[in-house]
Amino acid sequence: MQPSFAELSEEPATKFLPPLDQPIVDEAVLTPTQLAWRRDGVVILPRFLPGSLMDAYSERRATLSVPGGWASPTPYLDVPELRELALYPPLMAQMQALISEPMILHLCLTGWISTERGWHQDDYLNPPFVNSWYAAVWMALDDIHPDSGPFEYVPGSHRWPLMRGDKVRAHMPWRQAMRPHWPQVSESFVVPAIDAEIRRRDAEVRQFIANRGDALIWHGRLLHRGSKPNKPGMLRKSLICHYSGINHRDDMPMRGCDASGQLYAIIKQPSTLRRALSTIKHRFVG
Ligand SMILES: O=C(O)CCC(=O)C(=O)O
Ligand SMILES: [Fe+2]
Repeated sequence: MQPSFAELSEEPATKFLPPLDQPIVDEAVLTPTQLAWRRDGVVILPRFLPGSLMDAYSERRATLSVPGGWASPTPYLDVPELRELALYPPLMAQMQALISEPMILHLCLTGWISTERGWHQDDYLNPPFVNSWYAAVWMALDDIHPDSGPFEYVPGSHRWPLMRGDKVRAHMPWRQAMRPHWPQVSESFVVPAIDAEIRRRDAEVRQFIANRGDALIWHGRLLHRGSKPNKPGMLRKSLICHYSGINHRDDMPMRGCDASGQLYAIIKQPSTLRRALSTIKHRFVG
């Protein structure tokens, strides 16, 4: 018997959530962007990213011949052009205004094709104390073709219950639950559970058909996926970066700081984990 979305999730205690996720907020003092975040769990910033930063990164990224990008989840440690785009100060300021504390970069997905990662929330792939002090950004480095497998999301689903890693792993054989690729294995029952919940609520699914320079910031609890491309292998030039609130990542004590004071996590990938990640490419870490 497949678990339902309700069985994989819970309502997190509100006292642990960021201010904009509190049930009662004086909305009269919020900016339009903060209101959109509260309502949709998504903020779209049209033509927001500077061409010079995108070009410098794209040029460097194009030297890789693999469509999946760097195997490492932290290529920003070695690629300054990536770091500069991921830590673009106006983007960091936008996220700080949503999460209510400065953010730290800790994960990048550098593939130029869809991850084809099925429905999920990012929060449950992180330690339980992260609790929505989290945001990810989808940056379009080119106009995105609708056949390339665009990013899809369910607006407002950041107010649905939050899936929890331990609840998901409880439905898996112990040996699989202990391994770093448990999110990949759990897709076989997580995705149908979310699909059923979307149908049950008759919820809207939206696609992000971005233009070059557009950025979409999404909530750690938002349901989203990298859709299947209509034309397999079609290029989808994007950069996807994940961040957490700096006071909510005690598990990331080593931090670097760029010239404009923006923070990134220094995470040493153990060689066995690095090998495991390289076999599953970028698909299942975010
Ligand atoms: O391929 C995509 O657009 C989705 C990526 C994703 O789920 C993530 O970065 O968390
Ligand atoms: Fe994700």
